[in-house]
Amino acid sequence: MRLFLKASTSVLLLGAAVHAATPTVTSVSPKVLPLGRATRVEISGSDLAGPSLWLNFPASTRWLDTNDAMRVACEITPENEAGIGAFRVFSTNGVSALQLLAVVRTSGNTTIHEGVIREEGANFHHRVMLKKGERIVAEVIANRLGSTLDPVVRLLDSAHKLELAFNDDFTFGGRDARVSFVAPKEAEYVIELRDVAYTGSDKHRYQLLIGNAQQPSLPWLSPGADPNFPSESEPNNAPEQANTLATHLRAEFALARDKDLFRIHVAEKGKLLVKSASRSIGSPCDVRLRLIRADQSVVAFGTVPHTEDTFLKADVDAGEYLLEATELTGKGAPGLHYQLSVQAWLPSFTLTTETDSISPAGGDTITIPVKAQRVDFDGEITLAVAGLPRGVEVDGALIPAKKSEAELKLKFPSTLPVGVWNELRISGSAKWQERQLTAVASTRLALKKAFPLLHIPESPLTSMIPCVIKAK
Ligand SMILES: [Ca+2]
Ligand SMILES: [Ca+2]
Repeated sequence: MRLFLKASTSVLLLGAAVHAATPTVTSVSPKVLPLGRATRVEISGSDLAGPSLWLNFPASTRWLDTNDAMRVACEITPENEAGIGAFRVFSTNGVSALQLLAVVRTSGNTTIHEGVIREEGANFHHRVMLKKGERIVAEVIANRLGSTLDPVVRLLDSAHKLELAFNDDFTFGGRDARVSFVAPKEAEYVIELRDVAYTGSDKHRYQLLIGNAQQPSLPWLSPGADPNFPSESEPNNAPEQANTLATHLRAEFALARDKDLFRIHVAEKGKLLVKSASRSIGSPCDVRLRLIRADQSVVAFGTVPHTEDTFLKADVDAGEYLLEATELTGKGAPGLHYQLSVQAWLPSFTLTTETDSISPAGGDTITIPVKAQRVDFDGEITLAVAGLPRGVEVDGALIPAKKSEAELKLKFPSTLPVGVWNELRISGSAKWQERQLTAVASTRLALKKAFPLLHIPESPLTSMIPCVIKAK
């Protein structure tokens, strides 16, 4: 989903007459937007005047203030889904770094408290009156928006003496904390938020939601998981209940210590590859894989080589096998999904780039380094760039055999329209025997640098490289 909002003020060209620096965003407030409600969002930084907005989630938007290079404001009304979304500001100055927002479902009495734990040892307090039997839920959204804060939430009696509830992390919250508490008697209670290690800084930002209903988990909007995968069928914990795994499947650790068994038929002797995806599709679990024979003897264990996902490679004879999938720590919860795929082992490669946006001026040549990670494959890899404006010349689009790097050079003509959103994707293709091997370059490394404490799943967002031509 791509949405654009362009400011209609005439400041656009005034901004462009000075030396154009790329729009820089240093703060966004608020970072939590209730679904279906219009929220005024202030964006501070530099070179922001005359902005357009790109969002990766459906929302209606309206610019409010657009003339001040240090601070612009718009109204955003998220429309469909709750989750973690992203936006960028762009203009005739180019495109900003990626910014994150949370879209939440709120009930009538939800309050949102935004702030920063600046000082070491500092905390945030909020007092609430509760009736006997009344539930209160306090949830922090910090880590999930890239904050440095590793929050803990406590619920205390009004004298700050008795700790009645405590949470550091919860399953779908990353490092974020959530407390759900039912008052044993009518009284005043205190909700306390601090950093787990009592640290503080300007980057320890938090958004604390207080209400009487629990937020659903906040998935990364624009997810990478494929909803069209066939689903496992429980129970499948015993060998005679095993599901058939032909090519791919979607499964879930809905209960603690779930064991999922899958039957794999191998037609001929060869090398087998089983892959699971969990963290890379935004699901906070780790999959342990074992390939076993009918007599329960183990053929191979899965390993976690370069990514958070699990690979299992095995030399197999023709016959029937069982694949056993369990969660590494035995945890289970509805929504802890993973995907499995099985195929004959093939050489492969993946591509990464640390460039996640470019803002060239007409006539510029931009260099984008691309790295290949090879698995049993030495051949040359040809790179291609999709989504380029017309007339851009591409050079250096080859990773030679046995090499792992290329420097893509993009030469931009001077005639291109400025301030227009273009979306680039870099892919690579190679020949192995009669097969075509392909991969799309991931920008996760670049996003990881911007948000070092955040787990970022693979999604359309992690292969997109926005390109906005800036005025000279
Ligand atoms: Ca299961
Ligand atoms: Ca099961």
